[in-house]
Amino acid sequence: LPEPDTLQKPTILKGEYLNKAKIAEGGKKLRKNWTSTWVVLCSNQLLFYKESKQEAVANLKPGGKPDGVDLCGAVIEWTTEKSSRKNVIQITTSNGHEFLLQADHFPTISKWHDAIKKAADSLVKR
Ligand code: I3S
Repeated sequence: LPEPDTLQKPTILKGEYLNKAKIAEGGKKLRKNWTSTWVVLCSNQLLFYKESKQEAVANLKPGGKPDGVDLCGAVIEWTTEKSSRKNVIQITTSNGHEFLLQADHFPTISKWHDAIKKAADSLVKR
């Protein structure tokens, strides 16, 4: 169970590398292409960066603009059907974009599942 004092805080997760595949755009199926991406959760958005800020700095280049996913109205669920990989969550946005996120380490992806779901749920209730 979460600590009582974390219940009221906005769900902002620090960045972490996860495997990501975009499988649909605007309801249209895309060819799946798994890539490792640096994922950051803001209160209402999920951001995908090519690399962590530390690495961008180490490589002497700017971090680059992230791809953003609007979590308002998004549905987050575990899926065993969309991939043969283990520990896969699916995010379906209100405009019909579908993403899969995966990590081999179950606690890692489980933490992201809960945090993204909590963020999306909090946006719906407003
Ligand atoms: O859902 P799919 O099409 O079976 O996903 C697989 C493909 O993306 C495959 O690439 P090619 O379309 O170039 O064969 C990937 O190599 C596989 O990893 C994908 O399946 P998994 O089960 O890993 O998500």
